[in-house]
Amino acid sequence: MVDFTLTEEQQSMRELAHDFAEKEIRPVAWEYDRDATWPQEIIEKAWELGLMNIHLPTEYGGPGLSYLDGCLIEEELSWGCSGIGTSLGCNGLATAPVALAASDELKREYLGRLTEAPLLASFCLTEPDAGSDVSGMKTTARRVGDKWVINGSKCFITNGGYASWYTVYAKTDKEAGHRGISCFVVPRDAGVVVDKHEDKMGQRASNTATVTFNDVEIPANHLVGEENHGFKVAMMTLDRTRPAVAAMATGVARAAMEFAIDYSKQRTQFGVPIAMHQAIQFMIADMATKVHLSRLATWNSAVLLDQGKRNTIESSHAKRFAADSAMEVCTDAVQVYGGYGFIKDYPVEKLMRDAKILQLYEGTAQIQRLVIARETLLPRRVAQPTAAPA
Ligand code: COS
Repeated sequence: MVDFTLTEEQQSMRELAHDFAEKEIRPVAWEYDRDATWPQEIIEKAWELGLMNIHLPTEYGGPGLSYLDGCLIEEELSWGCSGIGTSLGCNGLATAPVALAASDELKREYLGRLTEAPLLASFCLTEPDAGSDVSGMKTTARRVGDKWVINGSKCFITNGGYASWYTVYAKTDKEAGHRGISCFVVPRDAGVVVDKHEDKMGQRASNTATVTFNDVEIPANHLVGEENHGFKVAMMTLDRTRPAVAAMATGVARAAMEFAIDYSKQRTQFGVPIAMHQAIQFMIADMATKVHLSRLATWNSAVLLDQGKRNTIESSHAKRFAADSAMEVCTDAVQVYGGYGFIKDYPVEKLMRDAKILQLYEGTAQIQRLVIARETLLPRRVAQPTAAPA
């Protein structure tokens, strides 16, 4: 049975997230964007309310909420501000590989930490020469006795400057392409160096850093899953986190649409509010359709995960469509505002800058199309990775 009715719990969770976005995020969002302020206070409050680490399993102290629940929360938080929403949601990306494939011991230690205090973790996959082409990474991990020694540098790392631990992908067999990548948990105090904080076009309240590993030693048991199986862990992680990005994109698009609607009812040209002109009505209609379909595709991709099914293509459909739609809706919202839309005193200019990254991070719009094309032309079955022995 297909049924999109939310349960009472889901409705109140959505209201809680909306309330938080309205009272705690919206009032500071434009100021934080201007000054690129790190939202530490908001992170602490969101953590207290249970709006972070939402998928952490109950056996490790988390609330164990479903992927659909997560999407409801992400949409509301990003309706408030997607930069702050990214800071709040990033633990989900860092912890997914650990929850998927790490030993019980590692889960207990590192997932547990995030439930005890408002700490952050980061996902380190991208490198200067390895963005879309994950297999091109140069970071290495060498086994020396009972340790792994990590060398290399990762860029565009969300929350990188504030994370207490990192999920790091590195080559453990340089000759084996994607089959020579492994995943590790690296605590910051093992000697991780944070090199650079990026000055970004949008989502300026989120932190994006370069992190470097110079002979960083970690215990042998910090390997996540099996040696040389890291690529699949990364891909399975992205299947699980792209619905959340799609939900964020839906939130940004919805915010832009609401601003455009309000403005179109106030602004008068040719003797009537511009909402009376069909030129504007059609733009608003397209916005409404895009928000609606983004949400449906997002929920569909999340529900499949909640049912324990593979969602690779649905996840890419949702992420691709919602991110492209957010960019289009925000651009049209600026158009509805006319020249005022281009001015920083009005709200939609920020949303248009924020929306751009949604088409880039967690797989560009082109990578999503690549995944969709491959899955459409040649659907494949993929085995689940097994956890490393404790
Ligand atoms: N789940 C599980 N396994 C998967 C998978 C998925 N969703 N997608 C691919 N795999 C497996 C394949 O089955 C294949 O397995 P074998 O080694 O057994 O053959 C292996 O992974 C390699 O797959 P593929 O040949 O498709 O790999 P490519 O190198 O061509 O890369 C893309 C595929 C481009 C899709 C991948 O590199 C990618 O997603 N890049 C974007 C990365 C990204 O999103 N970066 C953003 C930074 S994270 S914030």
